Amino acid sequence: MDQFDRLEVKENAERWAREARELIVAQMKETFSITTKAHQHDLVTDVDKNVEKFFLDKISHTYSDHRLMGEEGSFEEIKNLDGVVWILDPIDGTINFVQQKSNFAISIGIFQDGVPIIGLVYDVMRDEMFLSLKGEGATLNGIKIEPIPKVSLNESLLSFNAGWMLKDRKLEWLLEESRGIRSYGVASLEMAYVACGRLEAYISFNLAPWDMAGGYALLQEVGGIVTNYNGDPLTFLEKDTMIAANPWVYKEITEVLNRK
Ligand code: 2AM
Ligand code: CA
Ligand code: CA
Ligand code: CA
Repeated sequence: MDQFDRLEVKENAERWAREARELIVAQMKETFSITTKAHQHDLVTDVDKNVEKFFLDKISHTYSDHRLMGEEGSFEEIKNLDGVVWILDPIDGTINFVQQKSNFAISIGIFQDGVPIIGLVYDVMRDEMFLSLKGEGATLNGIKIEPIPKVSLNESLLSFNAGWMLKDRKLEWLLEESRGIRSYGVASLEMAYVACGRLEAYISFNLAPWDMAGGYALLQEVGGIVTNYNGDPLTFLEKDTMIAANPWVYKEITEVLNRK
């Protein structure tokens, strides 16, 4: 595999995400169609599809040897992470997009032979750009994000939704032992919040590679820990559970969850 120009790819990813923002904001002012996917918790709109198509065109035109694994259709052929793969969620937090017109993100993780090289999570309405480059650290709107500091569980804010509490009632213990629980409904951004210290951990029981890839790359650069709920590494080829956390808080969380 040839080396690719990581800096150039990162700059293009950022530029295209900002261009996609214009597309999204313009389409938000018009009526767009909303369709349910598997169930009423999973929506897709024309805007999700248009943003993915926008990236597919840009990537295939500029980097013909890169592959795209996108939520809205361009994922079928990706069975391995050989070479350079862009893992894209064109709109992460579609329910927020539809119902709140805010609190959604564009998420991109660019992997080379399975290794996360570039991470991008863009909060479109707040115009907050989280970016990372392997070995070079992570930034929020161009300002360096410091390595994750030591924090204890009793001063931590955690994020997971009520549905997951029903899947594992031990999560109730975290409610008592942390400072509080939040639930934002946009996985990539919640991982970015762990990276910059707005949250200490984010837990989910059902995420796809495109929900996790951008935030995962960011967290690698600031010392965050990301595993599935069993503590195993993620493969980025299939759906999985996830704990993304401050490393000290991760340890305390697993101690609580392993209690009898
Ligand atoms: P999405 O908005 O791109 O579908 C919501 O809790 C978070 O989980 C969002 O990041 C959402 O991504 C993601 N998610 C993954 N699978 C989902 C599903 N089946 N239904 C709803 N949200 C899902
Ligand atoms: Ca979805
Ligand atoms: Ca998503
Ligand atoms: Ca999505």
